[in-house]
Parts: sequence; C-alpha cells; structure tokens
Amino acid sequence: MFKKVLIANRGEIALRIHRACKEMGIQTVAVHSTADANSMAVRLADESVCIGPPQSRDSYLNIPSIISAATLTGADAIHPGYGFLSENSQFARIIEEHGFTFIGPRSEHIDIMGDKVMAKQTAKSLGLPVIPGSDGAVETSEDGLKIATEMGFPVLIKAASGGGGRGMKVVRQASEFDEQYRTARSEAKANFGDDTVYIEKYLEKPRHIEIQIFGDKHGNAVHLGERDCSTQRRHQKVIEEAPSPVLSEDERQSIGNLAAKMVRDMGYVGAGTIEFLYENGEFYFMEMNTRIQVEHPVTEMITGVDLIAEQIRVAAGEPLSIPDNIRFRGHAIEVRINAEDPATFIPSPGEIRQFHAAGGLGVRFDSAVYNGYRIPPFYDSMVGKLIVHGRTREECIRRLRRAIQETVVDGVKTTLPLHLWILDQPEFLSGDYNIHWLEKKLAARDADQKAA
Ligand code: MV4
Repeated sequence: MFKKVLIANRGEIALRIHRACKEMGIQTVAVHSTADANSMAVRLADESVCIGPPQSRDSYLNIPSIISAATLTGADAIHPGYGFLSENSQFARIIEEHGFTFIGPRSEHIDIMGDKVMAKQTAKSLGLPVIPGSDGAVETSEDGLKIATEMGFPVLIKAASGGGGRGMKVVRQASEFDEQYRTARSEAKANFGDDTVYIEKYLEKPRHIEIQIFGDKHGNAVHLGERDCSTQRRHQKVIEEAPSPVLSEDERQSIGNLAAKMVRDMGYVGAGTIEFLYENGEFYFMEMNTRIQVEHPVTEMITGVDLIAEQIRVAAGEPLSIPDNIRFRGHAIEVRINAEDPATFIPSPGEIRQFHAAGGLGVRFDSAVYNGYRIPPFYDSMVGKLIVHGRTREECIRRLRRAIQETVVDGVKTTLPLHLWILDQPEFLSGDYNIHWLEKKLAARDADQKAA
C-alpha cells in the first residue's frame, strides 16, 4: 500500500480524498494555489506545497509544478479528483514516467473515452446499446443529409472532441441541415481544435442515468448500480439520486451487467461511470467518464462502499473488495450547494460569515468550508454537497427537506432555496422528470413572476 498520496485538487474533493487516506493510514500532501492557502485540505494534510498563483492554468493544471511537489515530498501516488487534470491522459502518462502511481485508469482508456466517436465504437463493439446514427465521423454535408434523411428527423450533430453538451446542434428538418452542419463543424474547430462531427437520432425527452463501475488490475469488474442525474440546468447537475425512480430491478441488473462486462473486456482499471440516455424503456450509451464523479456519494450511501478508498486500493494493485452482486439499501439524494443566486444563478463569491452543517441520522455534508471561509472567485461555485439517505424515496425527501432547513450558509447567496423549491414540485415528487424538466419549470416560474 502507498505510504503517501499527493492530492492534485482543491475544495471538497481534496478533503474527501484526505479523509479516505487518513482512514487507510496513508500520509497526505495537499497542493494548492496561493488563493487556497487557507483551505481545509491544506490545514488537515500532513504536508502542503504551493504550486502557483490563483488561475487554474498556473496551479491546478500546472503539471510540472505538481510533479515537482510529488518529487519534493516523496509521494508514492497522485489522486487527481474530478475536473482539472483528472481526465488528462498526458498527466497520467507523465506521472507514471516519473515513477509515481496515477490513481485512475490507464492513459489509453482516458484517450479512447475522450474521443466520443471512438468511445461510441468501443461501447458498441463490446455489446452496449448505442444511439442510432452515423457510423463514425461524417465528412461532408451531403453524407450527413443522406444519413439524417434515412434515419428520420430530428437529428443531433455532435462534436467528436466535445462532451458536456458543448458543440451540439439539433436539426429538425432537411432544409436546415446544411447550415447547422457547417456551424457545428466551425464551432467544433474553434472550441476543441478538431472539426470532426458525427450524427445521431435526437432523443426528445430522455433521462440521464449513469452506471458506476469499477475494475481492478486482476481482470475483475463490477457495477454499483445507477444514479439518476436528470435534474440539471445548462449541463450542470443540480440533484442526483439513487436508485433511479423509474428503473425496475431487472433493468438495473441487465444494464449494470452490460456495463461491467464492457469494462471487464476493456481491462479497465479503477472507478468509472458509463452515462446513458434512457427513454421509453431503452438505454443508449452516451459517454464514459474515466474519473470519480462529484455525485459518487449517492452510490456510497446505498452500497456502504468507500469509493475513494477503493480507487486507492485498486491503484495499489489490490483486488476489488466489492462483491459482484452488491446489495442496494434504501434511497439517497444529493443536492449541490453552489454559491450562486438561486434565481439568476449568478456566482456569489465572498466570505461565509456563519456556517452550520446539517446532521442527524442519514445526513452527510461533504464540504470544505468553515466559519469565516472566503470563497475565491477563481474556481467553480460549488461550496458543498448535502447527501441524505432514507429507507424509501419518500423518507429520503422528507429528511432532505429537514436537512436543508437546518443548514446555515450566511454571507453569500446559495442554491439551497432552489433545492427546497424543487422538492415541492409534483413532478419531482412523483419521479416524473427528464433532462429538460428543470429548465422548463424554471422558465415557467420566471414567466409567472414577471407577470405578477
Ligand atoms: C443527446 C441528447 C439527445 N439525443 N444525444 C448532452 C451532453 C452530451 N454529453 C450529450 N448530451 C445529449 N445528447 C441524443 N442523441 C440530449 C443530450 C442532452 C443532455 C444529456 C444529458 C444530460 C443533460 C442534457 C441536456 C441537454 C441535452
């Protein structure tokens, strides 16, 4: 097992990784920008190294600085968290070249999943259902129009190097195709430096359901069920829950086993998430994320597995400790607490004057903020995650409402009131929502308020 792990991240995930390490008897090194010198991870870690000025590109994305910090402190392994360098295959490669262990998958697997065309071909060849569409890249507008016409409109043009929803164009009729195709390619070139695009049938009202998977270095792979992340706004998840309110146990096991088989056949190592769109009882592979995700705690709450500790053990060469028929207990929901205006979503950095985390049975608060903490303006606006577990979805929702009401984050605006409002909406309570539901509901609310 590693003696010392360097945490190449900040905020709540840096603290989360530190906690797992401490429980495993591993020393920690926190790296930080000058803006994060007073962070919880820096305070709690055994050692800390300043790796640069506030801007991410000069600190949390600065590979030479991070490698130097690992060398200087004698770390054995580097955990990248999520975001920043977590899906940078070059970073994974450089770490290994310097004799450290990257706590994450092999760099080849990061590369494959970073290319959406290659990811889809891989998923398809390994037996996952994929969205009907072009067989790979579409080189000309004429080819694209032919494919779209055969398949039927509406279609979606996607960038091979895109992801996270950037660079997509919905085309509803043949007469609009050429213009949208050209725009998609030039935007892809401008945003990702790669104008490769492909085409899919556009699904109108899908849910976003993702499967947590894990592989080890001995050829084992398992799934840990799904998370339903359909409650989103502008491609930012707002609420995540497990299990999905719409899946049967048969559907769960059948898509979970397909996902586990895919990663077993790839020889994938570590934590990963396979994202699907789900519509009319069918799953369609969308993307695979080769990192631990923000919403991993909902899976931890219904399985009892420490996913970060498992990442560390697997990276150190130990076999998976997760059984391949893991039981799911109860229901878990996570709300992301952002320092933003709950109506306009404008970021609200500044000093947290009073902070109190909710507690009690089934309540977990993953955050790195404290009384007097100053939220720096340089990074994302997430200040914490409130995760609640209950025996049933109804109990979980009641407990979540109670926990939100108990939480105090004074001095900055937060999305806590938005979460309380969502928990009052009939469609959320009945589980009858899809990826567009929240945005539509917010637009209707804003229109009502304007009229009043
Ligand atoms: C789609 C889709 C509908 N049909 N593909 C958005 C993120 C990117 N990774 C893929 N995305 C979508 N792909 C087809 N064929 C709708 C979306 C989509 C979406 C997906 C998941 C979560 C939120 C979303 C919001 C808008 C669109």
